[in-house]
Amino acid sequence: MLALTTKTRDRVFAIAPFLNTCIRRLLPICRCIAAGAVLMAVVAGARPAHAEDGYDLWLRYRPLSGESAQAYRASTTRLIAPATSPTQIAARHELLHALTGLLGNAPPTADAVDGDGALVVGTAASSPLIARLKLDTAKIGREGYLIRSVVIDGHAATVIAANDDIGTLYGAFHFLRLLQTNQPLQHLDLRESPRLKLRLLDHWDDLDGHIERGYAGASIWDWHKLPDWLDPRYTDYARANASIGINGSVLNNVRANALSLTPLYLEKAAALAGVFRAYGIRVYLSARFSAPIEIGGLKTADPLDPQVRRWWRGKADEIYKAIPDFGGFLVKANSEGQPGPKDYDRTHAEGANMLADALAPHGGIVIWRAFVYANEKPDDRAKQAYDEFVPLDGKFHDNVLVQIKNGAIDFQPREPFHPLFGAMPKTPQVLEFQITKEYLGFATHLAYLGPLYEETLAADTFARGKGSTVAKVVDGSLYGDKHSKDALTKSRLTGMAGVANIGTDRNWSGSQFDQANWYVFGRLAWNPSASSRAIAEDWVRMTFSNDAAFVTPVVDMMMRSREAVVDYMTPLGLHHLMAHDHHYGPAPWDASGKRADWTPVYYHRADRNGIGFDRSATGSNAVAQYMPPLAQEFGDVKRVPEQYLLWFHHVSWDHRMSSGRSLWDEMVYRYTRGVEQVKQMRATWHGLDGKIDADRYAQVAAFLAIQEKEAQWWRDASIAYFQSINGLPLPAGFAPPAHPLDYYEALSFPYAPGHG
Ligand code: GCW
Repeated sequence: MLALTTKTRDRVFAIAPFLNTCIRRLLPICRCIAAGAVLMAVVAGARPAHAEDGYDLWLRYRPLSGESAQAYRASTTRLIAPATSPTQIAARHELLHALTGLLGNAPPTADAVDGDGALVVGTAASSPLIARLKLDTAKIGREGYLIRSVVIDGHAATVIAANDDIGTLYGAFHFLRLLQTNQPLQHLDLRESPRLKLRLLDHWDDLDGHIERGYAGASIWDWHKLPDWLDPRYTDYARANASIGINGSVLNNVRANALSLTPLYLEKAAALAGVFRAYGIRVYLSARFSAPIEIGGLKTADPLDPQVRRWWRGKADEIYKAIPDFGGFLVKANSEGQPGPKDYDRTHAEGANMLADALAPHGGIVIWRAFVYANEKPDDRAKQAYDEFVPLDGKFHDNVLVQIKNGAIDFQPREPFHPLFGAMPKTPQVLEFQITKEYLGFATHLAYLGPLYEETLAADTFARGKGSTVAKVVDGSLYGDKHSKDALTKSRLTGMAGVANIGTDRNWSGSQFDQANWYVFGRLAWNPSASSRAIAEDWVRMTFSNDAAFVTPVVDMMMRSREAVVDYMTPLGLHHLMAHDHHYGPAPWDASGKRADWTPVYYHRADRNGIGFDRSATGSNAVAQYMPPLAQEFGDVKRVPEQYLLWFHHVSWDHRMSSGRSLWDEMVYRYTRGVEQVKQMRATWHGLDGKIDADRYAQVAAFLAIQEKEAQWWRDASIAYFQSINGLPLPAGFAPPAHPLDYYEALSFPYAPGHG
């Protein structure tokens, strides 16, 4: 009861008769309004019970409209699904929850088929009905599933069958996707299994809640309240990941804090593992190489020192006692100031193997990052990882994978694929993408990363002749199974990792559209050959609407969005021109970093005569790290794809482009085109007003306005700077920058989010 002060109470009593009369008079009107509201809710059907704020991601399960709902109800008249293991319970719960939302009612659960339309879920071991069907599940392996229309005892039914419980959960999510994206449920014959074994999210989350390169609020891991308080958000995180097949989560930043490995934090990590387990997600930790010193009291972290080795073995035993299905360690060593084996004159392989040996008895793995920016200044930063890691091929133990960023510099809007892919045939290689948009406009720029991921995966390394795509390197099919056995299964380890864009924002990712980047990452990790357009379409349908008048323009807009960012930030192979440290906004003039090779001027090398980084044979010769056909193509200024021109070559400002324009004119043209694209995105979005809920519509509209402003800023600042170097006029018809160069140079953003 609300506590009232005496004074207030007296006042309320004094006006009570008046209130009474008002209420009596208003009552019929209220009833009328209430009845109207109920009627409207029924008529609207699709009205959400609560405002759409993006929390539900692509698992919104809002009511489907008349006709298709009717058909779906006929195919889900009852649910026959076991519920004895936590994963079975999760699958059954998801189906009931989703079908209730989508179709208005949960189907009854049953044990036997006694009419048409049963949905039968399970494995041969968990479901006698599935066992009776004798489905050919051998080929789908672990985690795979079948979704098939069948006849059971004369009745039409749909089965979701797998070899293990997690396969049934993945199958359940796929089945729901069919409804969510308005697909028919007749004559189903779907067979799915993941091409990659490890499908991981890397969280760069610190123990204090800050996220390095995070633009969606603070870390969702509430370390302080763990293990006692299990935020329901952890379960929703696990559901969302399971729905796209993600099966591992590295909880802490690769710039690791050794405290993550202390009993206090292991207990907390174990609690998270306890939530994730039912959803097939294993917990991994980033390990700080110097932990034996920092928390172990040793004098050294030398990987060949017996005491150090013993310490890690003991640590591994301790971890597995707390988390029996612990995945393993992710390690950033000897890069950007992090400790590592090279501090003791040992190789990356010696460091990785020492940890791998400690984990091996428990079936754990080590994922060793190849992003090595050592303290010595290299002649070309792009060459460093290849130079250090290729000689180590064959030297890593079987439970080590090397994790390689998609490109050799650092998650730029566009990079050629990393030359390490395909260059270490004896070593399983994990492909690392960034989902969080450190270099693509943080949370406010709409940039769908599906095409970027697809571009890398489809790139041909020529490692074993034509057709040796990065996808085939990463899924191991290029090498067969002969090089390595792994600790988790009996064949080669394979994997893909994405640096997460998840935080405490209600919409998880900082913007509605950034959810699509989490989504497409998961779907491509499951199937690296999938089409990013088809995935975008699924996402739009599930996240917003099945209305074709909405879906088509939005998917088109998403598919063009990343290229727009390339245009207004770094066209034609330019890279790393973002402001120092926080990477927010342009700073091509910046030469102030601690090290030359961390500054924009190092990367663009513009002078009066020309621009670009010469990585051909006349320059750093980084092209030689690619297989011969590519080395020749990239190394030849006449043959290099124009999108990589300034990545590989230093050319004159009047270099003739395929468009017939000079390089300088082409740059101005592309910067301007990027801004125009954003204007078009805004116009497209504006035309969709009213087709989705007002809240999400408004946030996207506001963010697009920010994007346009910042795209213009990028264009103008870049043009102003490069013009100050080359002294050339702008081509006819192109507007000059809004401000003089010194205006842009003076802008400062000390509190831009996501600092390293
Ligand atoms: O892109 C750079 C980031 C750093 C990050 C590093 C890495 C975790 O700017 O913030 O550090 O890459 O991948 O290790």
